[in-house]
Amino acid sequence: MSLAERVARAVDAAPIVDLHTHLFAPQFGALNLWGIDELLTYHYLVAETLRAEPKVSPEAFFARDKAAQADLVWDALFVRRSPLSEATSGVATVLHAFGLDPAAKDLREARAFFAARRVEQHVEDVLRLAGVTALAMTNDPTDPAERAVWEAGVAPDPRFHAALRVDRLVSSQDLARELDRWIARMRPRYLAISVEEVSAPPRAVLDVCRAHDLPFAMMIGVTRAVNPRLGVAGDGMRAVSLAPLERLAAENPDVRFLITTLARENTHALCVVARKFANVLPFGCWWFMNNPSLIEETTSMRLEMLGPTFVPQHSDARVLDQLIYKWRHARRSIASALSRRYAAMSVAPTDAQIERDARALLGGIAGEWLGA
Ligand code: HDL
Ligand code: ZN
Repeated sequence: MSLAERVARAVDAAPIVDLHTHLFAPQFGALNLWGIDELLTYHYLVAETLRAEPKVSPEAFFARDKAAQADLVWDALFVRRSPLSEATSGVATVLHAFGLDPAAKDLREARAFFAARRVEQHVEDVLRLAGVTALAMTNDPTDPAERAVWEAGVAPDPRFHAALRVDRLVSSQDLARELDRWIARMRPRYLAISVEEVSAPPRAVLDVCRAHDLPFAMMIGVTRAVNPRLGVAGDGMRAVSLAPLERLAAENPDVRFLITTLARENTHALCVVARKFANVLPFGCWWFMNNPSLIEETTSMRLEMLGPTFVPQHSDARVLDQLIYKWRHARRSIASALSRRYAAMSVAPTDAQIERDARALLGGIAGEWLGA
């Protein structure tokens, strides 16, 4: 067996701990999105459809119901064009994994398949097919629908860990009280915020991270609503200075920071910051970085500068079935980057060493930080 094949086998077998998703445990009911119409109306595909079909205005697209939107996406991106983008190829990977035809002319077969699925069994099948053993949700108590489920006393599937998202919460009148309340209710494994420029979070946020020994995740470089007409698909990206992150890590050596950056131009800078500060953990190739070419480039750069001491990927999945493609595709890119580094070693690694490293990168390190 070649080195590349040995590495691919170990990476494919390594259990995944997914540090960032927008998924919800099945106990959250309708918030748990799955099935072909949800897959096709994923905001990545909405943006790609509106680009491919400029005669369809965003307003006209969003005026359609979800099934009609999905039909349009399927026709525009899968029937009349080849599914060459990462998001379209991902849907094809999911359909193929369930034995469905990715080249179908319409959605009848796929809709019939998903309509016949029982959600509890579907969750088990997706986690098994993706090789995911634990994941973090994104939990925003200012979202009325989600808040209602928490206040009704939901007990999530233990594989679905809470992560307290504070983007909107930080503007609360009594932030410290709100943080204590939702940490007590959700038992989150970390707190998270997305920002364009890096700035220190409110003191109360770092105080609760220390008090509860919770990591603080900063997702850096997003510019919200650059095209508001696209709704959730309308956000953009900026390359920003990471100098404030150095100060934050230096001034808070007892706080662990999970960091991911949206701009390709920030990838190298984050590797340098992580070399300077052991309390900074790069995690994943976020959003516009979540493409095979960039995952391979980023993972190579991180291995060269950090060794196997970071988390190469998170899925950022919004629809349960996406775990299958986001992780199958990421495993390929990670295995490719890892093989290249092993090939550069003066002494070839043993299978046990390759398995050890793959398990650490795909789930071990993330599991330690998630407490999973
Ligand atoms: O802020 C975030 O967590 C982002 O991941 C946004 O949710 C974004 O819309 C997204 O889904 N990216 O993949
Ligand atoms: Zn996200």
